Amino acid sequence: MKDQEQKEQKEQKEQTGRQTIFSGIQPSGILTLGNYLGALKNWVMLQDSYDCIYCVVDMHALTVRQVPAELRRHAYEALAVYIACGIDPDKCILFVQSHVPAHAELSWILSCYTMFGELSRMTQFKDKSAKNTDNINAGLFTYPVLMAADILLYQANLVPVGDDQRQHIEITRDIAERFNGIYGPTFTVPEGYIPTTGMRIMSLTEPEKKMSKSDDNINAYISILDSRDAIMRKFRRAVTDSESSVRRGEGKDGINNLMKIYSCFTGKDDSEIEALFEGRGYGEFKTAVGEVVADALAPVKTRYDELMSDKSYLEGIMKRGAESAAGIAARTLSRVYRKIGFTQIKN
Ligand code: ATP
Ligand code: LTN
Repeated sequence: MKDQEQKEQKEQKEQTGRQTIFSGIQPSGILTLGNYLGALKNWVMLQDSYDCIYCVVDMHALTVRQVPAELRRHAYEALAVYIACGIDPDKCILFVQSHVPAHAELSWILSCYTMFGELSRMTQFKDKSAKNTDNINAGLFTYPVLMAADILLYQANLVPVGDDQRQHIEITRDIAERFNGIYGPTFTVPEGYIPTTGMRIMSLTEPEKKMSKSDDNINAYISILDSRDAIMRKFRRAVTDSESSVRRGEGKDGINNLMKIYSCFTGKDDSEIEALFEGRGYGEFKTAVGEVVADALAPVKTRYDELMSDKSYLEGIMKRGAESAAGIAARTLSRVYRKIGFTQIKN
């Protein structure tokens, strides 16, 4: 970017006083209650105070084998879910990662500034390689580098993610600081924005594991698009323990998780929930959790159905978003290329 242009952009930012937010979700399935409480709910809240860029990270999803037609469908679905949950495409940049080639380009550069040892310590890599023993590909290993490229391309100040992504934000900061240390200020060093409640929603069938959209067991997660019946059924079947009074406690992962979900939707804290369900048993509590979740998700599903019936509207948003994102990304990339010593040809 030309110095003048850069100066103008900086001045404009100072005038609006707005910082940049970047985040993304993989289209590796239909988005879950975990994605909603851990990420999307915050994205919506932040859109009025920040310049927000929200991405459907399809290149990340490729680290686990995907069925091509499903991957394509899930990308549309994810975009529709973002909007149905309240993300306003006129306030935020919404786009699909593979539409902006700068992500792959910066990712390669950054991989040369990321250490093998650092990547080996990532718990997500260890978890996912244990789960996909027949496909421990290099992309699964270098996944955090692509994520760092996503964030650093847009000079993001804040990255709203769930608790499971803490380590990936840390490595992004390390990569940015390392690069800045060698070449001078180039990247904004981002911070994670991790919610206190709903940080980690757990599986309904194995409550010691996080709820994940790529779980093989559909009863383990609530999809944002599940019907009321499915939501009620899954909560009624949720694994708990052999006690019967609704109380938070050590070794009561199932009940702790249901209490957290109930709290996220009602604003009630643990002691209020315990008082409310005093002497009423797990069955009644599970029904109550199912009801608050189903009530909250019903309007999202209605809006989602409308959006999915108008593919050209979604495609228009993808196109507009990709153009805006590509403009910002190209400026960072060209600066990086210049700093590291690549030759550049003028048009
Ligand atoms: P996959 O199952 O394919 O690994 P995922 O469901 O874990 O995917 P991601 O696309 O990896 O979802 O995550 C998108 C965002 O949702 C991230 O910010 C992540 O922290 C958040 N998130 C995902 N699952 C949960 C959860 N169970 N609780 C809280 N936040 C979550
Ligand atoms: N790794 C993230 C998804 C992701 C992301 C990002 C989140 C990819 N690139 C950039 C925030 C910023 C995950 O939730 N699994």
